Amino acid sequence: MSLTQLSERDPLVAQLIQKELNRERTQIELIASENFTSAAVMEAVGSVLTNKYSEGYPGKRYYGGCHVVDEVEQLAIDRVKELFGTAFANVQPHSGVSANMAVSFALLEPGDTILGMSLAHGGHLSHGSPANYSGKLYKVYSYAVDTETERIDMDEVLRIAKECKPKMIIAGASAYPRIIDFERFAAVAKEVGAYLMADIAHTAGLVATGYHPSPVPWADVVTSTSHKTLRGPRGGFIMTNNEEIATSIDKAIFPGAQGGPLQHVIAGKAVAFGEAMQPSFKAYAGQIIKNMQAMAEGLTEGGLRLVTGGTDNHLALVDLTATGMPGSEAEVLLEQVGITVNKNVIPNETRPALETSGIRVGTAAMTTRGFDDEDAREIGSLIAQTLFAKDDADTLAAVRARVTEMLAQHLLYPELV
Ligand code: DSN
Repeated sequence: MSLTQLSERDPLVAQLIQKELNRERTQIELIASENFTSAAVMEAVGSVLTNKYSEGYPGKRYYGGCHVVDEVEQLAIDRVKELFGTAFANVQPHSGVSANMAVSFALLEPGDTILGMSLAHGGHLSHGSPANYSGKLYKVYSYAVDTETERIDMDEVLRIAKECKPKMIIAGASAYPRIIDFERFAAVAKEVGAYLMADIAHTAGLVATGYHPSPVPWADVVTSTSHKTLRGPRGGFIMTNNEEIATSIDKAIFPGAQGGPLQHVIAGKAVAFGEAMQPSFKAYAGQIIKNMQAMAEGLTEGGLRLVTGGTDNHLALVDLTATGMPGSEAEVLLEQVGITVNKNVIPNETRPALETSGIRVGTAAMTTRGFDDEDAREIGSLIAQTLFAKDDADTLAAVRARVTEMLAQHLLYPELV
């Protein structure tokens, strides 16, 4: 790939892209929802497919000249079906929220009741936040994590479900470090006569490789993004084993919620799904988990408490109470030493959402970069050192120097100029 043409046509945009590449190269990326996609995925996303309108689905389009993009989209569909072992898939959602919105449009009427995980306890905006379409169009009930264990209590989910009788239950999270029991969620949904939607946006790469149990045998419908642990381009997709639901979802995406699909992104998804079927991706997903376990040890040994006491997946929630620092301050301080994280609310939160008492860390992107578990443990320790030494300029400088040394051992996108 080359930015030569862009740098001649529009130096300002070219410089900004170069600046972002430089930022990504000079920070240890720990935002749990981010990853570094392959150069092959980026090549597909930057291709001529961006030129083509193709409203409709393969073989049933509203434009001429779609025979090539039909093959692209069908390839993406076939690959994702094989990857997750599902009967039907829609690869057109522009994002995870678009995917969730389409499922709601397909299965619910405005005013219906939904039950999802509270945003304050690790859920997602589109699972019923009052600020989101999901909280505005539907009557929302939420389940939280248990105050003591900080884990989802399935008996409590059942109790709330029996009380509110939702038409749809959403199982899935953006900031939950433990395994989600989709089989038990399906039993709850069955008991109260609700649909079960599983949102695996965060864990898709782990689900595809068997490092997190799959919801495909249990949920009526599964939504995901393609860019987190799955390491594809930014976008969403939807899967189901139910033909009737599949037909409703196709209509809900187009013409319901979207117009022309982004065929360049769909091609990138096809590449990523193909990559995720390779044995090397299974090894990568296993390393994500190993790295998170090691980082959790480094953080804990450094004096920081992890929500739930640890992690089963690609992320951990760090309780900053021992440091006396809000997440907002920790985020800035860590960025200064070359480590990128995001502030995050923790269960039983006492601070406002823009401040928070925690940070969220994840290992998907750093594992792509080639860091191993020994590195991950050290990074956990460097985070703790930083957070307990905010006024100690020597320590902060030493951490920044070590981060720079570690980054130099694992170059990001060496093929890009
Ligand atoms: N904003 C994403 C995350 O960070 O988890 C979810 O949409």
